[in-house]
Amino acid sequence: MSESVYPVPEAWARRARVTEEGYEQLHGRSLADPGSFWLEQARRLDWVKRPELAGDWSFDEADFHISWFADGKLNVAANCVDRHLASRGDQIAILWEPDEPSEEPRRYTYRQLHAEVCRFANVLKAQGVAKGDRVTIYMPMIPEAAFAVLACARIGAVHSVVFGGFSPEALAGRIVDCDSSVVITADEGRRGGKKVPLKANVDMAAAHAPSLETVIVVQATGGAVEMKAGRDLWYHEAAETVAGDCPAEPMAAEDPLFILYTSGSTGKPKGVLHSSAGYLLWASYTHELVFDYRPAEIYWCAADIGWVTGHSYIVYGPLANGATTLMFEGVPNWPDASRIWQVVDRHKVEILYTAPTALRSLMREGDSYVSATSRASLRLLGSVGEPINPEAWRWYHDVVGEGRCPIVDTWWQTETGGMLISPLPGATQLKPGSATRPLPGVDPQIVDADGKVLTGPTEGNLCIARSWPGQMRTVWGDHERFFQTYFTTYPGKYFTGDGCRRDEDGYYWITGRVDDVINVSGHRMGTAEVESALVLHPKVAEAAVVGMPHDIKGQGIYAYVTLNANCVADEDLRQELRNWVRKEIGPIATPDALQFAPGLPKTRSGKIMRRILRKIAENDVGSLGDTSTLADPSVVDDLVKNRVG
Ligand code: 6R9
Repeated sequence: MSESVYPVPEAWARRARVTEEGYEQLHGRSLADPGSFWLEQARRLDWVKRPELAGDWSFDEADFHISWFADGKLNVAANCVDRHLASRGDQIAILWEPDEPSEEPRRYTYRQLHAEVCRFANVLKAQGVAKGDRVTIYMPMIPEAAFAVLACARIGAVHSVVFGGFSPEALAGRIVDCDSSVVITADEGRRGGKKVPLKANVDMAAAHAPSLETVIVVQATGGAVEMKAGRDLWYHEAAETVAGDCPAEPMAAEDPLFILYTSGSTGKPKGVLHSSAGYLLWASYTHELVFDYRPAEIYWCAADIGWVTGHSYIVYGPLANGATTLMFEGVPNWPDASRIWQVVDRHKVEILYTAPTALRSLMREGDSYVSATSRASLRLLGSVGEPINPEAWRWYHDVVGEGRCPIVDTWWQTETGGMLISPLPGATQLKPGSATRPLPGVDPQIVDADGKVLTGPTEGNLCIARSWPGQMRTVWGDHERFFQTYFTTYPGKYFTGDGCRRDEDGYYWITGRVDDVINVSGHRMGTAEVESALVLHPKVAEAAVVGMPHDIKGQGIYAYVTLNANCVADEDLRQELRNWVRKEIGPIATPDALQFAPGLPKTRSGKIMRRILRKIAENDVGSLGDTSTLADPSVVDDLVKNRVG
C-alpha cells in the first residue's frame, strides 16, 4: 500500500472555505458542541418553521431512537428549486447529456425545473397520490427521473427509486415491500446504444405486484409499448390536463423523504428510509464542503439515479446548493473509451465524481483516449463506491487530472445518506487509496471483534459512535431489523459492515466489507440474494456465493452450486444458471464464475464454512486453515480440484 503524500495544491489552499487548521477546529467544535454546530448548519436550508432542536438520539436498546431538528418544518423540493428562483432562476439547474453523442443536450434552468416539477406533482395528485404514499420510480437517466423524484418530495409522497438495470422480479419485490400503488417509468431506456425495455419490465412485474394500480409512462424513445386501459397513462398526455402551479407541502423534519433498497448480508434487500430535513441537510453540507462547491460551477456526478450516489449527489445535494448538475444518460465506454472526457470538454465540467470501476475499465484502454481531449476545465476529481486502488488513483490524478486536481475519495453508504469520511480539497493532504479523515460531525471508531475500541494506528471494524443528521431512520416496515442489523454487533454504536485501518496520521483506509456483502463495480450485492435466486432453479439443490478479486469490477461473484440428483452438470446448465440469476435479479448479479460442487464444506451443525469457499475462489488454496471441524473434509479436495477461472 502506498504511503506517498500529496500536499494541498497552492491554489486550493488559497481558495478553499476550509483550510488545514480550519478543519481541525471545525471537527473539534462539531463534536464538542453538536447542538449549536448543527443548528448553525441548519441555516443552510429554508424552513417553513426553523428548528430549535438539533439531534435527539440514543443507540441503546432500551431507549433506541434517532431524530434531528424534530420541531422544524420544511419542504425538500422547495429547498432544491423554489428558493433559487429569485437569485438564479435563469441559471441552468439540470444539464442533460444524451446517450447518443450526436444528439443535442437538454438544459433546464431553475425556472424551467420549477415548472416541470410542479406539473409532475400535479399529475401525481390527479392520480390520487397523497402525502405519505409510496411511489416507485423505475426510470432511465433522463431529466424526467429528477422531475419525478422532486415532484414526490413536493407533495410529501415517499419515492422508492429502483435502478433501471433491475429485473421485473426484483422490481416487483420492491413494489410489494413498500406497498406502492403507483409506478413511474418510461417506454424504454437507452444505455450505450442499447435499448432497455422498462415499460415491458413493469408489465411483467405487475403480475407479481397486486398493489399496483397506476403506471405513469414517460415517452423517452418513442418505442412501441402496450398500454393497459385503466392502469397505464402517458405522462405527456396527463401533463396537459393539470395546472402549472403546485404549492409545496410543508413537511415535518422527520417525515420520510425516500426509501432506497439495498443489499445486506442476510435476507431480502432492505428498504433504507431517509428523513426530510436531516437527509437534505447532510446532502447539501457534504456536497458543499467536500467539493468546495460555489453556485453555478459545472458539476458532474456520473452515477445512476437508481443508487444512493445519484440521489444525494446528482439531485438533492447539488440542487439544494444551486448547482448546475450534469445528468448523463450513457455509459463511459460508448461509443468509445473517450466519452467521459469528451463530455467534460463539451460542457466544461469543473468537478467530476465517479467510481473506481469506471476508471479501471478506462485505464485498461490506454491513455490516448484521455490525452486526445483537453480536460482543462477540471479542477477537482471525486471517487466513490469502493476502495480505489493506488494504481487507479494515480492514473486519475496524473493522467486525467494532469497532476493539478486533488482527488476526494469519499467513503459512505446508502445508510449514511451522504459522505462521512473524505478529504476536503483545501485542507487535507492526500494518500492514494485512503478516504483520509472524518468530516466535521462524524465520530468514527475502530473496534476489535469483541467491540473493544482501539486507539492509535490500528485495524479492525468500522463503527460510528454518534448519530449525524443524514443517518437512515429505519428499515421500511421493519424497525426491529434496523436495530438488529446495525446496533447489536457492537452495542451503542452504528456498525458499518466495513473493515478499516487507521494509520499513524489518523488516516482511515477502508479495507472492504467484513460481512457477506460483495461490492461488484461499486454496487452492493448480498450473497444471500444471489443464493436465493439460484436455489429457485428447479435443478439446484443448494448454492453458496462468495466474492472473488476482479480486475475491473473490484470484486466478482463466485457461485458454488450443488445440483439435485440426476441433474447433469455441463456447460449449457452453467450458462443457463448464470442467465437465470441475471433474469431473477439483474445483469449486475450475474455470477462471474460458477462451479458445480457435489458437496459444500459444512460444519457438523450444518453451517457452510464460507471462509474456505472464499479462499478457493481467491485461488489461495495454500492457506485453507483448519478443515478438521468439517462434517466431510473430503469435499474440500473436490472443490479445489474443480475450481473454475
Ligand atoms: C455510496 C455507496 C456502501 C459500501 C461501503 C463500502 C463501499 C463506498 C467507498 C467504499 C472504500 C470508498 N465504499 N465508498 N469503500 N472507499 N470511498 O457506495 O453506497 O452502495 O450503499 O455501498 O461501499 O464497503 O460499505 P453503497
